[in-house]
Amino acid sequence: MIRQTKCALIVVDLQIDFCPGGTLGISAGDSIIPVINDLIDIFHTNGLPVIFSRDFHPADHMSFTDQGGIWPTHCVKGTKGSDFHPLLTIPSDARVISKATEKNKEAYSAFDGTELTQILGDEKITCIMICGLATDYCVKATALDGIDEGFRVIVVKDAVRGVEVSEGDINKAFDQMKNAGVTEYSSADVKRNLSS
Ligand code: VGL
Ligand code: ZN
Repeated sequence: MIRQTKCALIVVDLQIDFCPGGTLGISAGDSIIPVINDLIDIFHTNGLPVIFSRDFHPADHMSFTDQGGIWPTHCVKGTKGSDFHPLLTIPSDARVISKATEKNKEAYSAFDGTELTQILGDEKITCIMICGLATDYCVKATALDGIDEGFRVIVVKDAVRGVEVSEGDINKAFDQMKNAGVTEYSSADVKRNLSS
């Protein structure tokens, strides 16, 4: 029997507040957008699902400094900063997943408290390719949960950027993902894989 691999692309939190100029702007966070737009195009052309997660907080979310949390106010539902970056190409049939929508709960992973597992199951997805922001928070948490949920997980290393609150956090995140069984691909590897 030939086992079929079917991949979905998960674009994590490519929102205005996480890009330079945003309230939690990640250095060069917007520089990965052309790479991601290419990936979106390839998946779309191949009829494979593209899923966009977004950090979508209430104005008084517990992660914000004024609530005793560690982050500046960011990605508040209904504000411009929570919008996807305008240069990101979002297909009309794309799925959008909102996370960390509850005041008293942090949720870095796109699986946490969302319908993501169900969407992937409905589409018979066995493999997820992850790109977006931030390597050391939501990308990492999503990748690790993906492994726990039984998916083959690939992180696209030239299509992610990290916050790096402390020096070395990004490298640590890559190590942690690798140790958990996450595979690293370049966007060129993805293209080679999906066009063969
Ligand atoms: C994220 C910090 C706070 C992320 C979300 O999307 O990686 N990071 N909230
Ligand atoms: Zn957040």
